[in-house]
Amino acid sequence: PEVVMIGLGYIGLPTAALIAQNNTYVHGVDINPKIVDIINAGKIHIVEPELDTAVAKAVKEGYLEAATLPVEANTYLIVVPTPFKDKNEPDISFVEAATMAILPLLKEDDLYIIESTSPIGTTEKMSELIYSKRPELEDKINIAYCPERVLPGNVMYELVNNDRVIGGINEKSTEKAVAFYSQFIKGDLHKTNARTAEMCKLVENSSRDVQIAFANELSLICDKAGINVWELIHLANKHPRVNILNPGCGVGGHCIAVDPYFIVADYPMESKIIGTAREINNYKSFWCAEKVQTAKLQFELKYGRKPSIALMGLAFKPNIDDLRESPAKYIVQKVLQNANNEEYFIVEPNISEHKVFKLTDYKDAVKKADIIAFFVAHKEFKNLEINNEKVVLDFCGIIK
Ligand code: SAJ
Repeated sequence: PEVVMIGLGYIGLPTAALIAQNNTYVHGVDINPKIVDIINAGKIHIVEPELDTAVAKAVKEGYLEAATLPVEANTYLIVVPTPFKDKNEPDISFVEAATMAILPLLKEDDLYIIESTSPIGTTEKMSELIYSKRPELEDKINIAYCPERVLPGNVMYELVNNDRVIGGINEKSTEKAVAFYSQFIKGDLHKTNARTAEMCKLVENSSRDVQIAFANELSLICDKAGINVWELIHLANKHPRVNILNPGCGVGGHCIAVDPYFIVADYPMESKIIGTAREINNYKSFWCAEKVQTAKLQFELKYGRKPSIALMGLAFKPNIDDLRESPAKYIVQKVLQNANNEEYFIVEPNISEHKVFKLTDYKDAVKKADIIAFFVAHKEFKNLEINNEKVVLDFCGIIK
């Protein structure tokens, strides 16, 4: 193979399929043998539009194969997770393990690229690791960082069309990496150094987190002030230089709710806004759970009976089936912890079953419940007929 791709997850597999589409031989590596078997059968283990056909074709034509161990190639891409150790400490041990796995295979002129979201300095650290074990390769191989920036649900389009930021540990490495990506990517390829490219990825997601925190803060203020925050934002955004995002039930997913901590962990004294934004967005989920609790008690006081409650949405954002780091799921768990013999209808139209929650059809739930709490603005929830007597808690701006 020409390319070894380490990590066949949400980013690695689509990228491998894209490279293979270009008639380049890709050897994909994953530590999970089940994933390897699924891919070698021409199937996929994640939900992503158009990925199934791309993988099926690449495997059938022999351009993509998967295995649990790497083989010799010219280009090595590291696309493994970088989770947290304890609470907010980034863990680069998977990047390290992937680097160690390919270390014996590296030869002069090879290209080694990290795509995984990484704390600042990781690429330099990995180059030091490589050179300490293989000193003869010092300055003889090319090492670069190039973060992905695709949006789940639109990965196959964005992989090709988004601009990319590419930062080598030296100019030759940057040039080599640019030449590599230019074979598959239509977006512009912007050159920089490795540290800036690492920071750029963290900053993109932190910027979005901070902007959502601003919207969420407004929603808390407006709730106290008796102002409709959605109308307020709509009007403020009529200003030519104002563009406020949408408040919601918190920020989830494995990127925006995570990456800012990579900056805060290393620069705690300097990253005040970034850290506070995380706190506000986390607090917003807690606040939503409290609001449901209050509505429940008020209903009981008013009607002298326990309400039935519809909890609408579990996914981390609209119209997807991904529940990872989902604020809606957190709120539902919190609400259920406070349950006191009320009847609950838990709704998530994008999944058919859940191992913990018993799911209810969204129309049934809306019909039967006394209190309806909307956490995620799924398309199914738009334009629902809701009886005037029901208590509606709209945390995602779905009710017009
Ligand atoms: N959200 C709001 N209000 C908004 C927008 C989003 O509350 O106005 C919430 C969503 O409901 C969700 C969270 O924020 O819980 C994140 O959703 P998202 O759609 O903003 O982003 P992700 O996590 O799906 O993907 C992001 C993207 N980054 C940016 O837009 C800067 C994507 O381009 C990255 O590639 C991806 O993170 C990643 O992998 O890092």
